[in-house]
Amino acid sequence: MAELKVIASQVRRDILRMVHGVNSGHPGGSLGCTEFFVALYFKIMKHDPSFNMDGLNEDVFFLSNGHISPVFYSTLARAGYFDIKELATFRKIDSRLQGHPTTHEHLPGIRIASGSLGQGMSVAIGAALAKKLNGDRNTVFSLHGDGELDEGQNWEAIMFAAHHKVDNLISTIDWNGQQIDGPTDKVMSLGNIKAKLEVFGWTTLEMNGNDMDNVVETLEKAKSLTGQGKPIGILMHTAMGYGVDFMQGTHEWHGIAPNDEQLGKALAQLPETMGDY
Ligand SMILES: Cc1ncc(C[n+]2csc(CCOP(=O)(O)OP(=O)(O)O)c2C)c(N)n1
Ligand SMILES: [Mg+2]
Repeated sequence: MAELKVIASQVRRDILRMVHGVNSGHPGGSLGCTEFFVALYFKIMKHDPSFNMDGLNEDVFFLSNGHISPVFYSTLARAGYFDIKELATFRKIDSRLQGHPTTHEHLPGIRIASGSLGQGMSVAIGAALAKKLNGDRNTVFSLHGDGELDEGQNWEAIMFAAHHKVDNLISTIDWNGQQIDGPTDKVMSLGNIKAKLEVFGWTTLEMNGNDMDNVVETLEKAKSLTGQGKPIGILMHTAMGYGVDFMQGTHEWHGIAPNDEQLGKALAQLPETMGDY
């Protein structure tokens, strides 16, 4: 567990340095979801960094809220999918690390283009059904923003997954209460997402997404609940911008980069644990 926390500190440094390097990108949601990504790729998932697109006989992950690509790219690089030096190309012309993940750049670890919100749940369900057809008993994981749930396609997918008993799917919602324009309650109230998923026929769990022990424990619990006829949803409470005091808990850092001074202040709060890229 101590090791996972050490990795998370480095991933947060990568996120901040990447968005600062091009003065664009999305640090807020990335920082908030760091524990989740590190737990998934360094502890929970059975996966192979030599990467094949089909993901047969391994767990696979789909990022639906593609704007938080910095945390995804850093985690993939730190887990061995590609050289950490490539993180320096984030959002640059001809980089494989586009602002929103794309498949045509052939970056190892990326299986769908995302960023046009609302589509990842449908893809994850398709992949989970394909695993069943292939006799592959591994799990499909996905991550979605809470604001992203404003997109109606999610609710069609959620209903479909319950009806078709897609019980090899673990979908996590980043319940940070924030979206691009402000708090989710002000933009469009989501009500009780947990209760909504349950009446749609899902099994639900709740966790503190910024507590590594709780994240690991809950993801393990979720895995133990697969294969029981219901899709599993995890309501993950996070603080947008977690780990940097002046970025935490506000939508202001949804999609802007720190300046030089802010970067210095932020990095001072996050020890360099694995070596900066
Ligand atoms: C279909 C679609 N509509 C609108 C947007 C613009 N957009 C990008 S991020 C975002 C906010 C999403 O909120 P949430 O999923 O909660 O992400 P967070 O701000 O918490 O990172 C919006 C509306 C988009 N990318 N795709
Ligand atoms: Mg949000």
